[in-house]
Amino acid sequence: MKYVLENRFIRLRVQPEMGLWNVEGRAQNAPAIENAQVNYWCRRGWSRFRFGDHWRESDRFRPLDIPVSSGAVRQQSFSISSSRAELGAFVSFVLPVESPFLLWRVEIENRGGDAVIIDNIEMLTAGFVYRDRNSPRGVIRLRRPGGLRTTSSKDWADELAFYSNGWQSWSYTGIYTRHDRYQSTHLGPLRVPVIQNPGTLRPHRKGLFASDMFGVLGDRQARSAIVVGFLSQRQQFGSLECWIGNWPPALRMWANGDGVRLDPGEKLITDWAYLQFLHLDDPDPLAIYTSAVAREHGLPEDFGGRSSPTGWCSWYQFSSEDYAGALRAGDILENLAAMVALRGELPLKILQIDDGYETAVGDWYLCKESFQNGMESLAAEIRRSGFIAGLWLAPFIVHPKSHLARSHPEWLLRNRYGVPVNAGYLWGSFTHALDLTQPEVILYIQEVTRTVVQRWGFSYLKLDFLYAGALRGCYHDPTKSRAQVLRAGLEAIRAAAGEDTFLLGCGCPLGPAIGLVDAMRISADTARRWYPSYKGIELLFKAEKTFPAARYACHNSLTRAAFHRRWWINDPDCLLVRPETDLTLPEVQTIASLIALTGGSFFLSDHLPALPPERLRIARCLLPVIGKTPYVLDWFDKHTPELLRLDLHAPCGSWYLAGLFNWSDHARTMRISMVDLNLPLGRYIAREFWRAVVHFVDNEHPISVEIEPHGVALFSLRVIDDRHPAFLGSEFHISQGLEVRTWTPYRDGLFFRLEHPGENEGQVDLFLPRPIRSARQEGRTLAGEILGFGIYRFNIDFETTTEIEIDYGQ
Ligand code: 9PG
Repeated sequence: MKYVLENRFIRLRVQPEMGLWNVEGRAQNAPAIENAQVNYWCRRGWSRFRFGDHWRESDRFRPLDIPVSSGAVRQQSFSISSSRAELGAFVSFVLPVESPFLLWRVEIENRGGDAVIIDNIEMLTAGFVYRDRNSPRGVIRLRRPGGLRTTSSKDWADELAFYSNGWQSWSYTGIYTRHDRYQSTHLGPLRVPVIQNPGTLRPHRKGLFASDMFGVLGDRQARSAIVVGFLSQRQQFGSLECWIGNWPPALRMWANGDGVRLDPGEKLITDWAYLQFLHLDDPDPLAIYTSAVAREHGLPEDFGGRSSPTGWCSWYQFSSEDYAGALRAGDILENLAAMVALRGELPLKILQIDDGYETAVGDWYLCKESFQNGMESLAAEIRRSGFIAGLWLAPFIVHPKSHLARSHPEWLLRNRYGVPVNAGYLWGSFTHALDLTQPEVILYIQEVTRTVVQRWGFSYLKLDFLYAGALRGCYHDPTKSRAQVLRAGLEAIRAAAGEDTFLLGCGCPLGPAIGLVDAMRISADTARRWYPSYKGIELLFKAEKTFPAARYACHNSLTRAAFHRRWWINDPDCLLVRPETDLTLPEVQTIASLIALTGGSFFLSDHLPALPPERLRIARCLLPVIGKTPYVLDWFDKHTPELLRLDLHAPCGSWYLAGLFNWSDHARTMRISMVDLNLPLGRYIAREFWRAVVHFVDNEHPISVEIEPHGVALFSLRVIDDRHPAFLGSEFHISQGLEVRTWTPYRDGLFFRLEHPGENEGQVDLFLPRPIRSARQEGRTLAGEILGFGIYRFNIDFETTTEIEIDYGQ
């Protein structure tokens, strides 16, 4: 039994001589993986090898104690080895004694005299049928019987679903069932390099899906699932493939070798692979995995308690493409003046200048005419006004017509024919990428970063199109994987920018940026429209879920909500509140609710001087930002989740904030019960924020609301205790309670203080245990209205803060 590792969560059994291993969850209903295998592919000269069938017990490392970041006090481990073709390989399995996950990694050592090319390291394959590269052409061999055992029977194949994470910020992330097809693009080379890891497959077949870094295969009937992935993407990009189109399901996961050269005497080590069983009804099912990843990168719990940034961004109002027109320095100054004027009521911190100031992407020192007074003086003006100056840069991508491309053609990443690689069709051209393994290129990028930060004075950088630092190509240094190249590029920027500069990653492959960026865009761009379109045409582009569109920016904000405050601060992209967009009011409320509930960055992108007060009010109720990570309760059951819950505390007690979203194009009556919300049964008062409606809910009376197309119902939910007063919510803050700064109930009354920046006028709803005798706001009598059963509504106006005293006698 020496090839068994087990703790109370997991049992692993390995048969080294066959190269097979089984892993099963020990909870009832937990799935299992049978006859899984580790393989790797490499080349030496003209010969190609696959290894994986013949492992043996390793003479080193048994039992071994590899320090991992799992936080475990003790762990068990062993490794198996193989030595063929002058290559030594080890697979080390680690099971922390008190953790519900298994870790393993592969080391490959070149013991020969010639270099070896590493194509692929398959960390896990179970049940996949594929053509063996060593077998005669066209022969399909079933590698082995076995595969994935879930608790479902064959008839329940319909209950299987796969959560797929996209490669970079803009890539689609979400759930698939066997009837779905993998979401990619129909635009081929115009678009594929932008959103797709070249080492991850792009399956077209129904039921076959790919994922990046990690994925979750689960059974909706049994409510159990397996998380498989990597703890980091420092060494290689990790890719997954999952088949649920038919019985039995199959799973494959590999570290992208990228054809790196392993020189004699050198060793390659993969990132830790990760496997965990989870219960789908756990309200925070990805917490264990996302926290383990955070620890692996030395990140503090809850992201060190850092708050989410707020600000204004120029892009969705002033862009050179189909918006109001190209950006001018005057636009920045006008909005800066508006930010100053609105500071009291709209306390934003950052003014971020987006794309449009530079003459071409790549030429960061050459500014358009209206910016020729200099970025330095603009940043100084922003700082003088008391704001943080933010700037957009796309440091790894190059426009072919840029001065940079012409003056340094040798810096461009090229393919094996010497042609600059395609970084996607953008700004009217096929774009190129810099080769970040050239020392001069890194020096140049660091110089740009230092100039922007130290000379110009920008301390918030939106680093965009970062995927261009991880494209396939012939790198100057062929021993580096694409993940290593990208991470080194980001490390160079971080070193040049300093720890105090806020870095936002955008268009960025997720894994290699963990621990290096402060915030990360986790969705495609938002837009002035709900659905994707291109130059006003929706027909061909509606299915392009990575095109700018409010609908899909919302989608990924939900499906990637669990990364927030674990890996970075999530950036859900900007909020547009102006009435001049094509968005309906319910759509604007949906986006605002989602930004508030998912807790990430909050940036407005409207021309501020022209905002009407009722629209400004929408933005104001999001400040100060809540900042917390929500529970996405139906994340595994809906393509786009519909139900979010956030648990909040303030002086007025504890309550829940629940968002119910209608993604359909029709109005719908939607119902949610306490069971759906994963809350204890009981009596609650629900207050709907956008419509200011109060409902009583209990086990027999779930919440039932009619929601407009693309609209939201946002509730506060509080347990009723007839003996005590309760704050139910106000129009001032979307949390419906964080605006309460003191709350002092006494024997025959209540005293409380509200706080919200600027001038406020609106309704406050309270539950009071007995009829009111008097209500006063700072000495003045306050008129209230009874909404029924102890629920009172007051109209209150105040500037920044006010005190209210209510007397309801014995
Ligand atoms: C500026 C913009 C904004 C925006 C970024 C990013 O693939 N594309 O065609 C594509 C173009 C632009 C884009 C994303 C994808 O937007 O996300 O916030 O900064 O660049 O150019």
